[in-house]
Amino acid sequence: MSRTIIVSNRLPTKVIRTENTLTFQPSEGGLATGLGSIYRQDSNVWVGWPGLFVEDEAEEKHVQEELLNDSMVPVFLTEAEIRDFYEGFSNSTLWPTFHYFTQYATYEQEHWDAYVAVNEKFCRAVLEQAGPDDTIWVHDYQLLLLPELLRRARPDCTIGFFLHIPFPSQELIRVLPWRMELLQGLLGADLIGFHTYGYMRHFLSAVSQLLGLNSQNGQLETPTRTVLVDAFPMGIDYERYAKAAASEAALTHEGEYREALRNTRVILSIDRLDYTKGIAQRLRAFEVLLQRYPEWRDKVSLIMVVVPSRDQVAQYASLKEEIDELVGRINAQFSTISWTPIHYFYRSFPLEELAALYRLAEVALVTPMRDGMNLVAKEFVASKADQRGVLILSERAGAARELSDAIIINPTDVGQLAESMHDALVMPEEEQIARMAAMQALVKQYDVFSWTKLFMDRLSYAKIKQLTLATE
Ligand code: GDG
Repeated sequence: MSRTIIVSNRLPTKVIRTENTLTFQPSEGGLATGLGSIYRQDSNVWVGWPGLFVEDEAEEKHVQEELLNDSMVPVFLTEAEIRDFYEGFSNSTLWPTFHYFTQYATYEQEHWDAYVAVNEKFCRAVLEQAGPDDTIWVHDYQLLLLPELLRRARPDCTIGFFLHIPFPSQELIRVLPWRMELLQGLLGADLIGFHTYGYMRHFLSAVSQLLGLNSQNGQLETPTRTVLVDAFPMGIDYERYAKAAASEAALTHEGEYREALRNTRVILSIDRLDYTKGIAQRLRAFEVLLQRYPEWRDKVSLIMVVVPSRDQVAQYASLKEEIDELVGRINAQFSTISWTPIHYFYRSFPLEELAALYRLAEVALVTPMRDGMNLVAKEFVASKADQRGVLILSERAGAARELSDAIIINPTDVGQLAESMHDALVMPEEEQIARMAAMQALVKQYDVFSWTKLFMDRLSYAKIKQLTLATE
């Protein structure tokens, strides 16, 4: 029987060392949930880094055995690999370039060499698992070279690739010294998926401009094979968020927060610390709101959760300083003894508390400069059982293509963003309900399970297509 192998940089379980013991902490992320039913089925596996530097062979063996019990195969990376491949090429070259922040991108030969070497390491790990006819689904920008590496070793495998971040205009791809290798790397796949048609078009145009390969109806002809390209907007586990928001624990937390806030109205912002998320612009817009509409002072607070992330990369450390400074300045200017304009948390919250915040918020501010999809927008929608609440959403988040009933804004336009907060705070209840109901229907129908199924079905179709072409 043929197997399905999922490959991503990180495994859906994180191994953590505390003193002398190792703990295995399952991830609650969207991808782990969506693919859970696949990699745990039959003899399928998930291949990836377990998030730990192993100390010796005995420990390596122990981690391997434990993970294999839950259908996972670890790829062990060294500290130098994490520095050059992950923090280096992945997060300091590809991440800024693909999010249109080329001013932050570095182009280091050493980082590229590590990127190639780690993609080859992943390839060897997958080949140990993959038979000639298996299906392999590779995820995200850390592994752009893997489809072609696998293709060379296993010409008959079915290989899918999904990109979780935007694919930018070909003008940005052109900037990369290794643009040809990166595009060729992807073309080893039978199916390449993106969150939106816009990203898909950018990819096809890059391949046409740089490699001279043409496509028709999402079908790309390479000298050796046909590659299918399509949009698969990722969803969330709707019921999980709806249930968490309706849970006793979430209700209790919400009650506590309301009491502490003395019924101040709440605007919510939740992100990983990242310059792509537009956090500083959002703060400036909140300041403009308080200046232009003094009537909201004392009545509205911004709850801002920033989850620590990538603090080894220089830009993230300076962004953290900028946010700290802005929050301090705005609070110092507007606070009263009984009211704090911004409640700022630099840490992550457990799901029930996150659900309580989603319940509490009348407005959610999801205003990234660029974002592949943005799942927070969808989670907010799923948490609103009474359908009251307004989503303010950046036109540059993939989610804006689906959630057209949000208030859609340009995140660089601080004035417009401030106005949209005011509009959201005065929006009549019937309008809130109508918009929220439409968004809920969509987020509920296109959840993470339907996303997985659509991709896997299309991958099976790609396989049949290759077989037909081969026999023609
Ligand atoms: C990449 C792409 C794309 C956040 N704070 C807490 C918490 N979270 C959870 C959210 C959400 C997740 O983290 C963040 O997902 P996003 O989609 O918003 O963003 P990225 O991490 O940048 O993800 C993105 C995604 O991949 C999927 O393809 O949508 O565009 O950049 O699920 O809920 N969770 C908990 N506490 C927190 O404090 N428990």
